[in-house]
Amino acid sequence: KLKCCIQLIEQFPHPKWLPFKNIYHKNKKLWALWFFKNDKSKTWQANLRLISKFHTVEDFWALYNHIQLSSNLMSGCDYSLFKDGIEPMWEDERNRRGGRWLITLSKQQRKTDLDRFWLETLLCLVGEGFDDYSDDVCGAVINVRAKGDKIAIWTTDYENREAITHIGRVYKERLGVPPKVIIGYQSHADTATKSSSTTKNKFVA
Ligand code: MGP
Repeated sequence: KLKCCIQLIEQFPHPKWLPFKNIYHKNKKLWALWFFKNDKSKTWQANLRLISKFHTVEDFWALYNHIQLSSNLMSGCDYSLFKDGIEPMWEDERNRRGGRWLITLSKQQRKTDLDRFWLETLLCLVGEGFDDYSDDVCGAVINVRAKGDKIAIWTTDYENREAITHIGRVYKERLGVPPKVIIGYQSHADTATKSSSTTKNKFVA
């Protein structure tokens, strides 16, 4: 409804209505898109680059249409979309106690699912698709890897059980992951200190 009102105001810009438009746009989140390129001569953090920031859906599409699809990236590259002010790394204050809902893809899924899963993930974030729990979301990451690609939504606190289970349930549904396929949520602390190739799940959906 609010969107319709704003469109009407934009069509008929009477000065009386302009403050409402400004409030609407100010309330929108600012998002930042990051790119990671694996250059082994540099540290992990030095390989991370900010591409650009946006806050309107129009600007999101302009950016999305301008950059390479994930399936065209070289192995070892990542995209990350995070709320402005949160860096896409475990060390950020808002990620330190957080974790991620992880989608692991088979090699074959790069062709069939990777790009559409990532676009749906971006739309979940930009469209604030997790209702009252959208505040818990920090961002999302896609890892393009020869051994199998990964997509994840990062949330701020692994103790916020209600938020995490809601986000996991909605996310799985939005991606169209069949109910029998289980997805897991892992804390960054566990991921960062893991000794084997798998990290234990704190939650599943
Ligand atoms: P990765 O890029 O998240 O996954 O982490 P990849 O390449 O599939 O490897 P795997 O270990 O999950 O199989 C690869 C490595 O990048 C990690 O082991 C860290 O050394 C480094 N790294 C990744 N992240 C997300 C961070 C981070 O947030 N902070 C720091 N300091 N290093 C990170």
